[in-house]
This record gives sequence, C-alpha cells and structure tokens, in this order.
Amino acid sequence: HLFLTTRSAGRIFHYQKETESTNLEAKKLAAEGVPEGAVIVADTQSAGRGRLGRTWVSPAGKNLYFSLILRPSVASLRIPQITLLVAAAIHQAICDLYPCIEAGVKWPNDILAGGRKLCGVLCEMQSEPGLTHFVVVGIGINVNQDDFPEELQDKATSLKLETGECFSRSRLLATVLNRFEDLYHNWQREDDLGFILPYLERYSLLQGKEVCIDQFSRQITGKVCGIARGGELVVQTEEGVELKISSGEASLRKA
Ligand code: BT5
Repeated sequence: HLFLTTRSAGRIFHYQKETESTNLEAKKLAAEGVPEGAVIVADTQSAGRGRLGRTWVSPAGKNLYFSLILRPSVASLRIPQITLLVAAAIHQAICDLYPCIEAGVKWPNDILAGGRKLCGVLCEMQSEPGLTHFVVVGIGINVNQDDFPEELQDKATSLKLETGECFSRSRLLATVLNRFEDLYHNWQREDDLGFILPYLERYSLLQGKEVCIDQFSRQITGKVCGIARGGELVVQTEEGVELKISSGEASLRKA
C-alpha cells in the first residue's frame, strides 16, 4: 500500500494465499455488494482462467493475479472498452517501472514483450435485469517466473526473463492501480476511448500489420488501420472494405 495514490482502487483489499480464480472470487464479492475499487489478489490460482474457457497458468510465489471490481456509470455498450483501458494502464505502469522493456499492446487484451505474452486481461460483466450490475477485471502479469511449462515456452515471458531482475509485485500492483484509476476517471467523463487512442495506436503491435481474425465461425483477413473510438479493431479487407471488429482472436499473417 506504500505506493498506492488512489482514492478507491485497491483501498479495499482481499488477499488469499490460494484461490480457484480471483475473478470467480471477485464476482461473488461483487454480488454481495462489495464496492467499486475492491481488489482481490491471490498468490496462486488452482483454476486461473483465460477467455473462452482457456487456462491461465498461475504458479505460486512469482506473479501477480488479481481482480478489480468496478461499477461504471456508463452505457453497457461501452463496457468492453474497459479491457483496452486496463491494457493501457498496465502498459503505462510497466513503462514507468521498467523503461528498458519494450512492451506492446496486442488488441484486445494482451501485453507482449519480444513477441511473447507478459500479461493477459479478462473482463467479465454481470448486467442481467434485476441483479446488481458490475464488472470484474482480472489481470495476470508474469513478474518473476523464469520457466514456463513446455506448451508456453515460446509463447510466454515475464519481467524477470526480459530484464534478468526480480521485481516487487506489490509495487507493480500499486502502479497499475494508480494508472488505471486515472484513466478510468477520464473515461467515465468522456463518451469513448478517444482520449487514449493515440497512446493505444502508438503501442499497438497490430498497427499497419496484415492480420487474420478468428471470429467463431468466420475468418477475416486484412490490414489493421487502427483502433476505433469504441475500442474495435479497424481492418481493411483486400476488397478495400473497412470493418470494425469488436471481438475475436487476431494473429499476424505470415508474408
Ligand atoms: C487471457 O486470456 O489472456 C486472460 C488472462 C487473465 C488471467 C487473470 S489472472 C487473475 C484473474 N483470475 C482469473 O482466473 N483470470 C484472471 P486468453 O487471451 O484467453 O489467453 C489464454 C492463453 O494464454 C492460454 O490459452 C495460453 O496459451 C496462454 N497462457 C496461459 N497462461 C499464461 C501465462 N501465465 N503467461 C502467458 N501466457 C499464458
């Protein structure tokens, strides 16, 4: 808490040595009425989750796994924008603390360094009528992990692998929360992500690249021209049509 300068984010703090998933825990607490800004941290997760039922590898003692409860007063259409807002905050925090790392944002929810994943964001919301509305933002950052299971060896990296040094997890957590609260306040005052777009486009790893996007049953290929104010990826297809893609998995196309 030494480094925290926020009014709300992280001021309520639940720490667990082990949990299934901090997102699951946060959703329970949010449904019980725990206020905006509460943070749930675990040293390890027995069932850490990615998107679409994927697993987040979460060994003990090394990395950051946490979830933040939000109750944004914006239209629910804008909620998916939070993922990019969080990605920008994490990117800023990494640049503040470790300027030697060249990190980039891979739309919509990853931070990469040297082509490998350093961090993932999983945003979940409850918006059913009659129930209290909330958003849970789950963040996993690889901090001091220096070896990964075989299937992740050429896909994942950590701050330690990138710099050769060990880092304070609590300082990184506080810096992410400080940066996020700032962006979140701005975002609630604005209509969209316009105020942070220049930043996102500058550090977007997909900018100007030929990509292939898997969207459930369809595949879209084209060149990325930018990120829209609503957070969608803007792609120009070979036929010259501009598409705004709001979800999916983007991969670079080999030349
Ligand atoms: C994500 O999913 O990137 C979102 C990850 C969110 C994790 C946090 S930890 C705290 C909170 N509580 C949770 O239960 N979850 C959140 P996705 O884009 O689907 O990426 C998942 C894929 O990343 C996996 O299929 C693996 O290929 C890869 N992966 C798994 N663990 C990883 C790790 N530790 N580092 C890098 N890549 C990993």
